[in-house]
Amino acid sequence: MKKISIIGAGMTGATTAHWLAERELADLVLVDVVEGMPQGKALDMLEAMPIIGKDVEIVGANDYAATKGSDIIIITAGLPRKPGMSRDDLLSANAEIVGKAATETLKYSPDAFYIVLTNPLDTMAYLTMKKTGLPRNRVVGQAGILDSARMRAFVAMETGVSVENIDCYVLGGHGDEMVPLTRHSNIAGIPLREYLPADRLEAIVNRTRKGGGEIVNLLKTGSAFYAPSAACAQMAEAILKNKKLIVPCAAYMDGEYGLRDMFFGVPVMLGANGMEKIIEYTLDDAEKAMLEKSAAAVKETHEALKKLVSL
Ligand code: TXD
Repeated sequence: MKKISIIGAGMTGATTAHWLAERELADLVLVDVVEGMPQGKALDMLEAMPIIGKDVEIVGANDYAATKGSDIIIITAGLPRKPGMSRDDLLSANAEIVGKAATETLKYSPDAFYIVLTNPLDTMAYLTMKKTGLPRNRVVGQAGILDSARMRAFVAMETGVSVENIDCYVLGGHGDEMVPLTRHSNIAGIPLREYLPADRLEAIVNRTRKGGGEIVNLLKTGSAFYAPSAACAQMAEAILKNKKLIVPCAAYMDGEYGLRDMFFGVPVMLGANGMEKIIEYTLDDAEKAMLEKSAAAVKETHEALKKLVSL
């Protein structure tokens, strides 16, 4: 059995374990700083396995030794932004947590692939790659699958068509400047721009950009976790099953889309070698301009990180 360790057993971490256990893809380890919580969640989930008929070992721990020999490490550990906390305060707190999670797990699993979820996402993925010194195929960030799934869900709600027929592609950084590519998105091959009136499409694009905030406002405490964790599980499955799945993920850019030395949301191919390829779409001028704006915002957070942490 393969092994996946999830660092941070909060809402997204534990729910990722849930989706993964359903897939019977790997044995699972949940690590968190809170004493008893990862052990309790792991045991509870383990006790569900006879009911759903899956033979998966699930272990909770407060130390990294339990992660030994993992094929994949998923990092969800972090703090949410609290009242009075600036973006830089959050950045420095999460940089410390994610940096430690990355370097400590690497000691026990030198061959692992990393999937990063903690916000600010693109910058935490960048930090993970720099801190571990891993090649770029072994570190990806999750954002684009979620943002694209939100857009797909909204299109399905609008049209009444099966979500399976709907392909949407949201690129760029995981923030307000994300880039929903309406020209490439389609329903069963029919371009979205032909299928939907312009004003409805625009409303869907706007709702997608604000999708994270919409959930936060409803939940009041905490942020989205079902869809983000489903995305992490899909990425892990694509790697372990060598699926060569093309999905939008945050990847380290080395000249693609004219960008360098930063993580950014682009279509990538996920397979046994992790992030095996970046797919470059041909973009028109308006799309290029949106991506550049989004890249500038991500770059700014990368620069803020470099001022706080030596990489
Ligand atoms: O699409 C995306 N990228 C995102 C990102 C979608 C959803 C959530 N996104 C971000 O993931 C969110 O902004 C946070 O930065 C992380 C985790 O979100 P989650 O909703 O899971 O937060 P929780 O429930 O607060 O869980 C975080 C856990 C919590 O149990 C802490 O005790 C733990 O992280 N934590 C640690 N675990 C291990 N090691 C250390 N040092 C540590 N510090 C805190």
